[in-house]
Amino acid sequence: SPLHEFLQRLPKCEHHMHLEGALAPSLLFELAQRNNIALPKDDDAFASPESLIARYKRFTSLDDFLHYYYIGMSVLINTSDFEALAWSYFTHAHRSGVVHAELFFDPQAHTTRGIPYSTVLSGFIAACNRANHELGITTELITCFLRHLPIPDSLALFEDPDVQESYRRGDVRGIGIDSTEVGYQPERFKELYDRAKGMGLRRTAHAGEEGPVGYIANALETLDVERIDHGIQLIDNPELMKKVTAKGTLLTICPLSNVVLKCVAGINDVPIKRFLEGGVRFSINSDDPAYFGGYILENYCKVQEAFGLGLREWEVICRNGIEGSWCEDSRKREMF
Ligand code: ES4
Ligand code: ZN
Repeated sequence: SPLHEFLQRLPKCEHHMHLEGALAPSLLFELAQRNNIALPKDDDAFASPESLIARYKRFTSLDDFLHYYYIGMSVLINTSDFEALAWSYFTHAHRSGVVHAELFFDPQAHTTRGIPYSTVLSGFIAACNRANHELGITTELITCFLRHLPIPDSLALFEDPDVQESYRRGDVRGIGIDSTEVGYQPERFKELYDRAKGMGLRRTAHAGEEGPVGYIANALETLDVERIDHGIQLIDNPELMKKVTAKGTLLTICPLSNVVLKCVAGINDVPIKRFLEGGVRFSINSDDPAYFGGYILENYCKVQEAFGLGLREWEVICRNGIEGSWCEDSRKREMF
């Protein structure tokens, strides 16, 4: 594409990227061998990295993907594994033209396997520091809580002294919720979000990905979130869309993810044009790049192919991305 170079050079902020979702099949198999982790023998997809990649092209839903996502991350054991994973993301992000990255991780997906929070966090922090020094990428970390687990588990993890210390030190900037959506309403996490707000933490929530637009309204009202992750179902409620526009809430959209997980019929059904026309703020993100066939630049390129946006529209998207970031204002000014 002739605009490929232009899109690569845009100062991109990534707001919706699950570090565990950057685990490429090659690294997955390497770590499984090194850490002596048995992969499922009753699923041919795990025969080789190639067969796993082939299986990733046939996801049928969010839950079908999550099944592979949780098995995949079971190979992550040591601090060095988490560091290698995050570093692999940063090398790709740098090539994509990312200047600032706010990254999700799922502590409960590791602590429930007996991996301490401190092991996970120290590996990620080491990679973030290296990305800052060697690539000039600034970073923030966001702990996501798993919707399919009981609420008391989320509250217990949030109050864990190591987790609390990471918030107080500023190693982790905010919280989110992710994993299975339908049947797990955002309002169930009100207590968690109230506590987070009380501590001055930033707040976002996955909503309106597979689930109905009501979940978006629910997250905005009961959780007082500053961003909505995905939020594509917002087009089903023009009233709420006006509210979101007036508030300036940023949606973190993941076009490739929506296509691969069948949340939309095709890239043309991601409501990019309607959000631009309606004045809804959004950023474009990669979600789980190792699973969905592309990093952030591939998402920008797919959007350009489908919608043929102009210079001014890309400028609006990148400006909103910078403004909607959770970094210092001084850093924002550098990025403009
Ligand atoms: C996720 Cl695409 C998506 N949706 C919800 N939860 C997730 N966790 C990782 N990727
Ligand atoms: Zn996500």
